[in-house]
Amino acid sequence: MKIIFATGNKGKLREAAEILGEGFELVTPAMMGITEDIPETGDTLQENSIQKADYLFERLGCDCFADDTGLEVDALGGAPGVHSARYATDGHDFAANMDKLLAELEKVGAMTLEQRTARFRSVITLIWKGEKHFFEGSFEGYIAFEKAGCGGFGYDPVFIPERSQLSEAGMDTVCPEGCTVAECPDDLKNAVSHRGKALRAMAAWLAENK
Ligand code: ITT
Repeated sequence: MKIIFATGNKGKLREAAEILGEGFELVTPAMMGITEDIPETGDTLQENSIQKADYLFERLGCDCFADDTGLEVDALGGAPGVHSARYATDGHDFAANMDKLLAELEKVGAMTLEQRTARFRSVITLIWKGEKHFFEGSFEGYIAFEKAGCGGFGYDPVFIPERSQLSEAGMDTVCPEGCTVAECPDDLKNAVSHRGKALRAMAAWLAENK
């Protein structure tokens, strides 16, 4: 199935292609000649996810989906949340975002792992035959004390998965205790992540309804 994925984020595109597998051919806005940044000015993940999908549907008029993801850190009242991409700067500077996050957690005195609980949350908006459908996923964990690993993208070098999700997926031996997502193989993240859950829910819906 050929479908447009409203993203400019190469890490997301790679993960989505791996998660959805060979049955899907993902087309990006750039491949369709849309090279400007798609606006995301909403106050919630769902609003942004709708905004990105609508933007493409209005221009191309075909089935598409968008993913908006945020990292919610409990000790910071849910920040960076919907502002995850531009937490430290106006651009998508992953290293600066992580440095700011680590500094903010130090400022509030969150110096044990138990005080550093966090989760990624993804909201997918699928526009299918002109109708909107929503799929969500979350991934529980902790913010590490320093960056480690070079896999994944974004905040992965500071995100340590919570263990029970790994054991449920039979993945606990693949990720040694205390390792960040960026230190683990991609298939571990895809099996248990926010995006993995949301995209598999979308694929299951499409299998039933297309
Ligand atoms: P698009 O809107 O073009 O899809 P984006 O990078 O703007 O890409 P989001 O607004 O959804 O995507 O993401 C907000 C931030 O959270 C951004 O800095 C991402 O890199 C980061 N992020 C998203 N998913 C992530 C993941 O699975 N692991 C680590 N960081 C992630």
